[in-house]
Parts: sequence; C-alpha cells; structure tokens
Amino acid sequence: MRLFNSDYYANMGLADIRDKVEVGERLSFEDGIKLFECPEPLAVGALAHMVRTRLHGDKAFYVVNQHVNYTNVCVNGCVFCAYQREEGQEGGFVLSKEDVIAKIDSAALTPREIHIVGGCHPKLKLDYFEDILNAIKERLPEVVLKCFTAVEIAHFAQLENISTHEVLTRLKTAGLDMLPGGGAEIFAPETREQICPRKSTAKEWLAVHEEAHALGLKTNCTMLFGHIESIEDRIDHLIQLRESQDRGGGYTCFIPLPFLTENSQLTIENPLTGLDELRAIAISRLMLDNIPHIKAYWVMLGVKQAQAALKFGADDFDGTVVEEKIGHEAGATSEQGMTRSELTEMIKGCGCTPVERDGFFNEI
Ligand code: V47
Ligand code: SF4
Repeated sequence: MRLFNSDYYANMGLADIRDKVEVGERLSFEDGIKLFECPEPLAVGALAHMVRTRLHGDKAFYVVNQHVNYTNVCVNGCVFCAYQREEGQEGGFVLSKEDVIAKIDSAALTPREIHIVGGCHPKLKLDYFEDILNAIKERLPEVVLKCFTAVEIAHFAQLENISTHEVLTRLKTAGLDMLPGGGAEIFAPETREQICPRKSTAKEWLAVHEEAHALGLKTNCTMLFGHIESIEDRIDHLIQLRESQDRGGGYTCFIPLPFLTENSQLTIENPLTGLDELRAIAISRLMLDNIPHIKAYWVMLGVKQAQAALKFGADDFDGTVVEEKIGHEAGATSEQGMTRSELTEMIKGCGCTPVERDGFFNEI
C-alpha cells in the first residue's frame, strides 16, 4: 500500500503524523484533532487504509449472524433514540422466549453469531434472559452469543439489586460469550448528559466492559457521532477506549455509528456528509491502535458507504443481520438483512477479498 508522498503530507501539516503512522507509533490527542481539521479527507483516509492493509491485507470479514431485539420498552428515554417506547405506549413490544426461538428457527441460514439487545425494560428479570440464552445454546451449541450492552447489564443489576459482576457471571453460565458495543454513545460528561442523561455514565460503561474482559468475555465498542458532540469529544472517546483496551485487552471490534436523524427529539444543524463519516471511520482506525477490527456497519452507513469505508480503515462488513429495528426506526434506508452472496458480492465489488468469520473473528 503506497501513501501519497511526504511533501503532500507536509503541505497538509501532517508530516509528523504520517511518520508516526508509518512506523506504528501511537497518535496523541492533538494528532487526532489535527486529523479532523485537515482540509483533505483523502489524506486521512490513505493513512487509515495503510494501517488497515498492514493488519488485514485486502481481507474484508463478514459473518452469518442474526439480530434479535427482545423489547423496545425502555426507561432511559435517550434524546437521540427513535426506537424506544414507554411501557404501555402504542408500538411497544416484548418478545417471549418462544418468540425469540421462533425468530432464530425461521432464519434462512443457521447463524454463527446471535446479537440480542433491547431497551431497559422496567420489569424483565434476569431469569428471563438466562432462559433465552440457555434455550439458544441448547439448540445451537456452537453459536457465539453476543448479547446485552453494558447499559442493559447495569440495568439488570439495579433491578435485581446485585452487582454487575454477578449479572455477568450468571449470564456467562447461561451461555453468554460476548457483549456488543452499544450504549457507549459519547463519553464526555457534558455531552452525554444532554443526549442520554439517564443512561450509565462513561465510567460505568467502561467498568462493565472491563469486568467482562476479566471474566474472559470478549466485547465490542462503539461511538455515536454526528449529533451535538465536538471533535474533542470524539478524540476523548477514542482515547478512553484505547486506554481501557490497554488495561484489559478484551475489545475485538470498534463500530463507528453515524447518527441517523429521523424520529429523534434531537435537531441537528449540520448533518454529517458522506466524507465526514468516512473521515471519522479513518480516524478511529488511526487512534485505536490496539483494537484489531473496525466495522463498517452497513445497516447504519448504507451499503455503498460501507463499501467505501473498507477503503477508509474498516475491515469488517458485519453480517446477514436478518432483521434490524434500531437504525430503521431512525431512518436507515438499508435492507433488513443481506444474503451471504449479497455480502460477498458487495465486498468483492470494492476490490476486497471476502472472508467469512465467526463471532470471535476466527476465519472459517
Ligand atoms: O447503542 C441508537 C445507536 C446502538 C441511533 O457490537 C443510533 O457488533 C444512529 O451498538 N442513529 C446500537 N445510531 C447498535 C450497536 C451495534 C450494532 C451492530 C453491531 C454491534 C456490535 C453493535 O445504536 C446504540 C446507539 O449508539 N443508535 N439510535 C440513531 N438514531
Ligand atoms: Fe433505551 Fe437504548 Fe434507546 Fe437509550 S438508546 S432510550 S437505552 S433503547
């Protein structure tokens, strides 16, 4: 992978950063800000593509997976969220264990990874979740169960009046393998307070992930961007994730999530452009030098933008998904799911080699 030449980066004020990236040296907070301020997103993208190529060559990973949302009833009422309903509100739903199993049984392909998340329901107790995990693992012993964000884990602990450590231990015994990356949003306290005041704090979110890592569970991590956060908030968020990974090492994949604006209480003056999204993905690759994978989540990005992201630092295309509600309630125009051949064609179409993986990123 060839970079633009040194003069080009010197003209952009990025000569030092180019040199650091070339030798694999860690970027600072100030470097991250400079990358957001650089007038030329392609220069930033080329640096991220070099790192992505060094790590993964031209491979782009995908997984046969299935998303299941067990409820949209949530006590948190995050300002940006189009998915949440109050208890008793029209459109609210709660799936039974049987409903969840029926969804999995009716999928066209047997999933290797199942992603289960929902709102913070005021009444669903831990045994409901244990029953669901046990029932799935009984039918599909090999599947990787990636379930419940750190925010849900903290909510279960509060409802049961037990520690998050005990919640994680009980769910692990029932078959939990991984936590998905949701709920991180943006860590900076003043911004977090404005967009999700009732949600776990950044410190709580990070503590649950680090507890999970100590128990041998893998986790993912995310950042919701393109709302009211500043560039400084974004770099702070990425550096907090990087430091957390230095402490435990259990993060597998980072998912940058561009804010989708429909049906939200949050009004945005300057919505993200396509290039803004690609730049943020590229900078995530460059700052997160200790997290192996960056996901181009086609559901939120749209398939064509996810293809472009594979050239801006991302290496994973997520998966077949089957059914998705959180992004679609907020205006995502992507399909509900993709077939294996659609995924591989999309990946090949942008010059990458499709590699099927399991939930832990083991190649199949
Ligand atoms: O935490 C909510 C985000 C997340 C909106 O770990 C929104 O592999 C954009 O975390 N616009 C859930 N984003 C999705 C998520 C995820 C998805 C796929 C894979 C994995 C993984 C994790 O969606 C929430 C929140 O940050 N979100 N509303 C919105 N309007
Ligand atoms: Fe609830 Fe999650 Fe929506 Fe916040 S983002 S209101 S926690 S479902």
